[in-house]
Parts: sequence; C-alpha cells; structure tokens
Amino acid sequence: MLTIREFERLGEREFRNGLIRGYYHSYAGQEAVGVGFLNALDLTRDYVVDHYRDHGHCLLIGLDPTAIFAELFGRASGVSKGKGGSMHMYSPERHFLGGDGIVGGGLSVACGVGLALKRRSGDPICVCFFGDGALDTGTFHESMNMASLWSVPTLYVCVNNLYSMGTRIDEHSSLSQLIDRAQGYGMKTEQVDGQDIFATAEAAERIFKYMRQNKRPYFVEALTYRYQGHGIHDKPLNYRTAEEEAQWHARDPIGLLTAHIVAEQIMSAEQIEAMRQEVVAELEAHVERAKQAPLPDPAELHRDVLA
Ligand SMILES: Cc1ncc(C[n+]2csc(CCOP(=O)(O)OP(=O)(O)O)c2C)c(N)n1
Ligand SMILES: [Mg+2]
Repeated sequence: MLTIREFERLGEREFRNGLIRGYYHSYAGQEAVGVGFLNALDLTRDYVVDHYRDHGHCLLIGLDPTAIFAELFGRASGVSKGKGGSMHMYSPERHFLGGDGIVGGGLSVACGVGLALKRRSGDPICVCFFGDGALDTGTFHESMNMASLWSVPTLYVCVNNLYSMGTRIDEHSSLSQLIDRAQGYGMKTEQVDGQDIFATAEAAERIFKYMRQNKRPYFVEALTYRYQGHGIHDKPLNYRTAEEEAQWHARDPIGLLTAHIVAEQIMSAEQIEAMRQEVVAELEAHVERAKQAPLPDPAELHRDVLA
C-alpha cells in the first residue's frame, strides 16, 4: 500500500513537471481494495481486467515500476511500448488485460474472459475492477446478465469512491447501495469496507474459493474514497467538502494498518516511517531509470494500431 501511495505521489510530481502528458488518475486512498483482491489471485492461471485507475494494480501484479513510469513518460520500454500511457497499461505475460479509458469498457471483456476460463482446467477466475460510474452504462446490465446466464467465474469489483468525475453518487445512481443494482441478475453480492485491508483480504479469499468451486460470477461493492480529484487537473473541493475529506482521511487504509501494527507491537511507528523512506528511495531510482529510457521510434506510430 505504501508503494502505491508513494508511486502516485511521484507520478503526480512528474505530471506537474510536464514529463507525463494526457490524463493521470491517482489510486491514492483506494490501496486496500487492490491489495486485498490482487494479493489473493494466482496470476499463473487467473486474469485481471481493469479500468483507467490502473497504476496501483500494475504494481501489485508485479510489473517493473521502471516500466510503469516509462509508460507514463511515453518511452519505448514502457509496459505498452509507450503508446498506452496512464490509462492503457497492458501485460499479457502477467494476465493483465488492461487499463481501459472507456467507462464500463472492461465489463463485457471480463465476461468473455470468464467464459473462456470456465473451459480451462485448474479453476481459473477473472477479476474486473471498475468505478461506481460504470453502473450507469448499458454494458453493465448486458455484462451482468450474460455473466450470470453463462455462469462465468468473474468477480466484478465495483470501487465505490462516491464520485463519478465531479458527480456525487446520489446525483447519478437511483439506488444508494450499489449492490442492490446487481442483485437483479441472480448473482451473489456483498459490500466490503475498502479502507480495511483485513476486510478486503478476507473477502477476496472467501469469494475466490466460492467462485472456483461453483463457477459463478460475484459482485462486490468496495466502499472507499479517492483522495485526489478525478484526474490531476480536477479540483475536488469545488464539489465536495473539506469535512468529508477529513472523515475519510481519518480512516486512511495505511493509517488503519499502521495503527494495528503499532498496537500489536509488530513494528514501531519509526520503523514504518523508515520503511516508507526506503520505498520512496527505491521509487526515485525507478523514476530516474525511466527518464533515461528512449522514446519510441517514429516507425512505431502505426504499428499495433487497429483502425
Ligand atoms: C463511456 C464513457 N462515458 C463517459 C466517459 C467520461 N468519463 C471518464 S471517467 C468518468 C467517471 C467514471 O467514474 P467512476 O466509474 O466512478 O470511476 P472513478 O473515476 O471514480 O474511479 C467519466 C464519466 C468515458 N470515459 N467513457
Ligand atoms: Mg467513482
């Protein structure tokens, strides 16, 4: 969780320095969702389908941070050869089928992946991450319907961070509990505290076991909060209050785990701070290496482009 938090801090810095162009969506605040669910996956057989808030997930599936930064900097050695950028990280080797700039774009892909995996041996599963805003797309309903009808082992993780860009959940969703919107498709659903790493880790292990045994889809609503604006340019205080932000920071996922580790005398606060500084030093070295990486050859411009 610390690595993700600090990665995003450095990424934002380099965005402001002009080294990163286009969009940058930070995962800061939502770390316990990704860590809980991706840590329990087995990427020798399982697959991940993501949306554009994907840097943290790329770190968790084991992609080289230098290659992730290089992608953000548009370099040839980036995970998508420097042609995808922040929203379109991709790694078939690590069973990571993107990063997608289209809201709801991954939902039907994850249904198809689940259908393919159901025919493979070893009980593989697919996990699909998307935001609360994706529930307002038509493909959400099409995907839930087919996933349930075909009984595919796909976990749909709806990351409810209360906002779809600058639009609050109660201004874009007819029901306040998002699990209620998935229940009509006859799949199991549950809410999980996305600030609590123990809650997400427990849910992931239990749900994956159920899916592997029963070959059924599942819908999770992870309740969390994004600390930054929708993207770096966005000013969240125009549409949300400082009080609300403070409430969520008081239940910061890293803060909660730190308090637990200190209370249980597993590590001291000083040791955790030293660990954070070590993480920052390592990430700075990755930033430097990525800065040295060459830009793509101009001949790459039309290669791998589907038109
Ligand atoms: C089909 C489609 N409609 C609209 C957009 C513009 N758009 C980009 S992100 C976004 C908000 C999505 O919010 P949410 O799904 O809650 O994800 P979050 O950013 O909170 O992680 C919108 C409307 C888009 N990219 N694709
Ligand atoms: Mg959202």
